[in-house]
Formats: sequence, C-alpha cells, structure tokens
Amino acid sequence: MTSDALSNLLHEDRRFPPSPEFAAQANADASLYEEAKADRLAFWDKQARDLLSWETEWDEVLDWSNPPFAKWFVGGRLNVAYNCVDRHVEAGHGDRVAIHWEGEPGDSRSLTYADLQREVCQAANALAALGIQHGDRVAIYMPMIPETAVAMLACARIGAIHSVVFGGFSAEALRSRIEDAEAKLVITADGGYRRGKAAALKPAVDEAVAKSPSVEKVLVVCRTEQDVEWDDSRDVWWHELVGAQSEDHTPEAHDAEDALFILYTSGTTGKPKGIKHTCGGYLLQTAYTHRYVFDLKPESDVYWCTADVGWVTGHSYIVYGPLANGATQVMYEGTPDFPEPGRWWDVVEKYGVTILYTAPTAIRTFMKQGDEIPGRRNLSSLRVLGSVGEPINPEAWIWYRRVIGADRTPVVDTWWQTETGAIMISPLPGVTSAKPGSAQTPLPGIVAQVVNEAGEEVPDGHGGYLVLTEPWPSMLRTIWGDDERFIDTYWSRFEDRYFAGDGAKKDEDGDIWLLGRVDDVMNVSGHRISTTEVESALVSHPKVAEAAVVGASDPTTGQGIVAFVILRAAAGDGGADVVQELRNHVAKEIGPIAKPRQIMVVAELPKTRSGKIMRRLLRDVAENRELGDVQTLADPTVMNLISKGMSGSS
Ligand code: 6R9
Repeated sequence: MTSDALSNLLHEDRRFPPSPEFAAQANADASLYEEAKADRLAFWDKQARDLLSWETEWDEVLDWSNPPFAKWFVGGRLNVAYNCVDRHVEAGHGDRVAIHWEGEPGDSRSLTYADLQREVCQAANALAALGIQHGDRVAIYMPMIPETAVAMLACARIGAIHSVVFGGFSAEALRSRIEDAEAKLVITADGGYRRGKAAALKPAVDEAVAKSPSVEKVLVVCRTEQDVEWDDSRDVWWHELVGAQSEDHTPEAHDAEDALFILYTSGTTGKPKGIKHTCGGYLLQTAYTHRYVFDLKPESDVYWCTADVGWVTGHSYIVYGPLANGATQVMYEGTPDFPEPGRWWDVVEKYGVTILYTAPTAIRTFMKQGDEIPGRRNLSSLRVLGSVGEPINPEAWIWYRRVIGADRTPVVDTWWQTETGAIMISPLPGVTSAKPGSAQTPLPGIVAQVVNEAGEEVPDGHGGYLVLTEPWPSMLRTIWGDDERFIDTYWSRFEDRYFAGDGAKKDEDGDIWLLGRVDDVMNVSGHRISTTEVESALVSHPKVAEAAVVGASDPTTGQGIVAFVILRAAAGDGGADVVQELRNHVAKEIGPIAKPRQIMVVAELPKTRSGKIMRRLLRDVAENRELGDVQTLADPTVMNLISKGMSGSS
C-alpha cells in the first residue's frame, strides 16, 4: 500500500449509522459488547448454550493451560450434522428450504431440511459401508452442487475428517493434499459447469489417486454425464451406492475437540498448511457470527454466500454457520457472468435474496461493468450486504451499498482467515455506525490489537501488525501433522499472541483498517497464493533456471501475479511462446487461479549480497513505480535492465 493510499484512509469521514428501523429489529444490540467485555468466557458459555444442541455439557469453557494449544468446551459432546440438520427437522422446520441450488445451465433444485436429513443419513451410511470410520480422512474434490454439502455433513456425522480441495486446483495440488492427510476416500464428480461448458474433475482425481497409496475408494457424483474413465475395483457411483442406503442414521455425539476438518491454505513456503478445525468451538463461532453479523432471521431470510465451498468462506458461511442456524440459502454452481453479466442479479431476483455475502474482487468487476446491469433487476429484497477476502476500498464499498443495496442496506466488511475459522473483525448491522473501507472492531468475544515491530500496541492513528491477543472458539488447533510449524508460523513473532500475517492501521477513532498481507502471501481475487508456490511451479519447468514472483496491485483482482524468470540457455531467448507455455505450466501445476498475469523473461534478478531476491524492487517494477533503494543490491545495474525490459513488454 502506498503512503498516499494510507493517508486517504485516514481521511474517510463518511459514516453510515444504522437506520432506526433496522436497529429496532436487529439480532444484535450494544449489550453484546458489554456482556463479552464483562466476562469473555461466560459470554461464550452462554452463546454455546443458546446456539447449539449438546449431548453432554462441558466441564470447562476454555483450557489454555498449554498455549498455543487451546481446548474449548472441554468434555462437551455434540454431533455437528445433527446440529446442522436433524434438530431443525425435530423443531418442526422440516419443510423449510435449506438450499435453493441453481445450476449454471439453469437447472435448479430445492432441498428442504427434511430432504437434507435423508440425503445426509444415506451418505453417512454409504461412508460407513465403504469402511470409513471416526477419525479417517476423506478428500472432497467437487463442483458447487448440493452433494458437496451433503458429503461434508456425512463426514461430520460419522466423525470422519474432511479435507475439501477446491475443484479448480490441479491434479498435483490434489495429490499433495491427499498425501499429507493420508486420505482413504476421495469424493468427487464427473465434472461441473463453468462458463457454459462441462468442466471435468474425474481425470484429475484419476491422476492424483494413481500416485496416492492411501486412497482405497473414489465416490463419484454424476453431474454432467460426460465420459469418465472407470476403475471397477476402486470407483463407485454416488447414485448407486448412496441412493441404495437407508434414510435412517443415528448420529453419535463427538468430543467438542474432535477434528471436524482440515483445509489447506497457502503459507509463506511452498508447502500448503493443513489447517485443523474442531467440532464444538468452530460450529459455535460460525453459528454465532452468521446470526449476528448478517442479522439472520431463519424464518424469513434468503441468504446467499457466493464463495466456493472449496474455500473457508464456503465451509463456514455456506455449510456450517447457515445450516447450524436453520437458514434458507442459495447455492450457485457457476460463474457470475454466464450466460451474461447480470446472472447474479437474476439469481437475487429469482430467489428474493435478502442477505448477500461476496468478495471485493466481484464487486469491483460489477462496478466496472456499470450500474445498468444490476439496475435492470429488482434487488429490493436485499437488506444486508457482506464483503470478505481482501480489503474493500471505500469506493467499491460505497458502490456496493448504493447500487446493490439501494443506498439503504448495511454493508459489513468482515475480516477473518482460514485459520480463524469464522469472522473476527466486523461491524454489527443495527449497532455499528459503518465506515466505508474499514472492518472496524473485533466482534464481541474477540480481542485484537495492532502492534509495532516490538509488539507494543500502537496508539490510534498509527499502523502496524494485526494480532489476536486471546484465544477464540473457532481458532485453528494446529497445522495437520506439524505442531512446530503451527507454533513458528503464528505464535513466535509476538509472544503469547497470534500473528495473523496482516498489516493493519488504527484510525483516530480506534477503528481497524486491514492493509493486506505483510508476508510472501499474495491475495488474488480473494484467493491466497504464496509467491514461493508459484516460483516452485515455474522452476519445475525444464526451460526455467530461476524465478521470482511478486503480487502487484491490480484494480480488479486486488493483486495480480507477476513473475520474473531467467531461462536456461537451451531455451533460447523467450518470446511469446515460452511465456504462454510457462503460464499454462503454472496453471497445470497449481490451478488456473495461480496463472501469472504477466511473465517477464529477464537476464538477472535483483539480489542482495547474501543472495536474497529483493522482491520489493520487483514489485516497484511490476507496479510501474519509481525504484526504491537499490544500494543493498549486489549489482545495482541489474534493475536498469529489468525496468527497460518491462516497459517494452505489454
Ligand atoms: C476468509 C478468508 C485470509 C486473508 C487475510 C487477509 C485477507 C480476508 C479481509 C481480508 C481485508 C477483509 N482478508 N478478509 N483483508 N479485509 N475483510 O478470506 O480466508 O482465504 O484464509 O484469507 O485474506 O489478508 O489474512 P483466507
């Protein structure tokens, strides 16, 4: 972030206080903050009783005797799937729609809570029939179809640990995640629809599983009816196996601290981290935040989170939070602009969506397309708008509220991470006077600070690093199989505090502004990708000798991936062909989301005398800025060559 942009932030003086009508009906009021402040653990204890159904009560709310390894609701037992499905049916809401699913080609399906209960029970029985037991890992590699949620809930029901791998990831990315978690089963589909085409998933699974000795079976949903390779000894059709199972399944309660899932996210090294979440605390905080941050009224709201289930936002705010709260929601399979740019707004109109939760990158794309496209649809059902994934610039925030929210709806900018499991910093609609561009204050029950290098809290009006100073229920418990890395990554930089990896600033009112990652993690359209991961993919290509990757700010995607590569002598001088070949290679190694926006073939990379690549300078080049200090470079003339090459490229 440039210093200009920073000082702009300080001068944001637009305020959007809640309307009296909204405040009067809101789930939250200011007393939540007071209650949590008076006694944080008593506050969580009360929320856990109010929002979830437990089979056995806990003896202790939090055991923090061995930090940073937290235990929440010690001794408590519950079944996550029962909480998300069965109890709503038991309470008489079996006919309420849980999921209005909209396929990209225009097909649709609505599942009530009673339907969901039947399908989850059948799927749980199917998992058991395949020999899956409590504690086993199941990889889920799926398009956005209801069976994805059903598969996750079926795992939760029997205590198997799911590891959902985003369907846009490559066979290699899937393989490495299967291997790390030693998954026994992969649940997938033949494919899914994207941009009007049936994209395939099964071939990537075949490729990954061929190299994954832990996998015994592959369970395949038929979504597109495209041809698939079939291994009779290993592959099983979902409709044949799941469809044949009994619709009854008695859920057993699991320990609050039993693992619910692993979700891999990019870190500063090339190896993704398996973030481990557990049943009790995770479900509580997702339900709590979903209820208060979105002001959910389960009887009347139609909620829509546009994320993919493959990311944490989909886990927490498509599957667990909304279903725990008995919400009615929309799930959409495809891209925002198919068959035309107004598709999302058609979905809002068709289902009467009242709460919309999406990412700044989508908002900026719509903003570029103009007001007319949403203007032609009836969006008057909307009453709360949410944003997540990256900082939302004030202009996009204002546009979102004005054009999508008719200048009437609250906008909540929600900060959180895969690791935090649920929303941590956000305004509360009906309570907070909103400030465009700022996530503002930690939610009741959460304690955050902005600190300087030395770990001291900065005064208002200053910037630094975001840390969380107290454990929270949905915190990650560890990195799968690597407690040391868990400690090193999050708990070592500042003593006794969780370091989020984000820069932040407190304004004169003490409100928090998130400023983006301070490590080597890029944020491209809200997706976390590490520079090292892309560098490793590039140097795995035989023509590449060396590579350096930076995230350059991009008006639409937040950041764009810009790579600088040195080719091997035998590869010739580069040219358009090799650049295209390398971009495709990265897409194949990691997934299309990691495809560099731009690749620059260079003769040298800027290095310090100790051999460290100075990414800061490459970022200056990629963002067309004047170069910063080049004094520490081993060879300061290198940058002239690189800058010259860059201005000549398109
Ligand atoms: C939920 C999610 C986490 C990183 C996080 C931060 C960025 C997320 C944000 C935000 C500013 C917000 N981030 N929400 N930055 N304002 N409202 O996105 O999880 O994929 O793990 O990414 O995303 O940099 O550290 P995840």
